[in-house]
Amino acid sequence: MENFNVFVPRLLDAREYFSAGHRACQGCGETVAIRQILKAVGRNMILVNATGCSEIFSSPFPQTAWHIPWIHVAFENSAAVASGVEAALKTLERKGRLPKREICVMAIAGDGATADIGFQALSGAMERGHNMVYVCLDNEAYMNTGIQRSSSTPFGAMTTTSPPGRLSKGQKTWKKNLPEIMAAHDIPYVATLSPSYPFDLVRKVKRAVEVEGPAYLHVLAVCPTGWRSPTAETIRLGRLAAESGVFPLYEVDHGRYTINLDPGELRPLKDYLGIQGRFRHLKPEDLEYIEERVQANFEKLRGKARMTAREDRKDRKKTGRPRPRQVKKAARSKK
Ligand SMILES: Cc1ncc(C[n+]2csc(CCOP(=O)(O)OP(=O)(O)O)c2C)c(N)n1
Repeated sequence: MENFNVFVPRLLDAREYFSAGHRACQGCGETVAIRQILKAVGRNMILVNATGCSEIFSSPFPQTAWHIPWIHVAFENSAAVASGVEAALKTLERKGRLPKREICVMAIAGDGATADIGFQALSGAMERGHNMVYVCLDNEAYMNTGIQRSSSTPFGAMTTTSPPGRLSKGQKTWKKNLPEIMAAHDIPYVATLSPSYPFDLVRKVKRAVEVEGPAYLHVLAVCPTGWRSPTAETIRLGRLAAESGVFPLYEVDHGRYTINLDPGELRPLKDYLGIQGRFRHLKPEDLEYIEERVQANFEKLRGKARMTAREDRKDRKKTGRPRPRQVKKAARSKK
């Protein structure tokens, strides 16, 4: 993982589906994630993109950075539009008006669009069981409109609408736990991803495309502009987030939890928060409070992963093999 020369030419599609020359900020984590996600899926996809940074920096009329079919939709309805596209494809195939083949329908939206304003549409699409992948690019605030807080902004962070001062420590509320909310929808696949771990990211995207039914991917997208972090530290910050337990890398595959990176002892929080200007105002006791909660949350996750391992052991004892994780064979066209 330390050696990027190893992974790029050998293990990833050399073709680019997201071209250079877009207008993202220097050090933007979202663009790295998008590039890796598209390489993992390939050409056979239709992408529905909510309003937000990713749409704005990639499509200034009449130019576009996307080399795949791409639809820009409103801030709030990417999940609803993607579910409509999926239903339309299914119907056209059934009527014989489209040849049967695997097409991945994917929605991409920021954390404001996902956790706040598009939340109802997302919940509905997941509950209805559409065969689609929803990706949240979480840069932890409404960034393109000027760094306003979202419900995914972490506790204590400075944004323009959660300014620290004499009476405030910045963001007052704890980050909404979207992956767990999606797991509670009992959908086939939920995972957290980071472009700082490209192998892990690509594997999870492929798994999300492969499973039958809805999949939800939550990507941590480091944002130097909003986080007030050095642009050259984006990849390292993603790793520090995972190693400190702030953004645990895990997956829930048909209800079974696996932690993909458990460093044992979590890295001190100040390693991660210390290089971000948005946390500069926090006092040592604030860091202590955050660290305690981060550790408690990580422990909860470990408990779920242990429970899965116990169930697997029981299944192995009973049947000689672990419970199979269902994989779709012929995607939509089977129905
Ligand atoms: C209904 C509606 N409200 C507000 C806006 C203005 N607006 C466009 S993008 C955006 C913020 C997007 O934030 P997020 O989803 O987190 O994506 P980011 O820009 O951070 O990538 C806002 C408030 C809008 N386009 N539509």
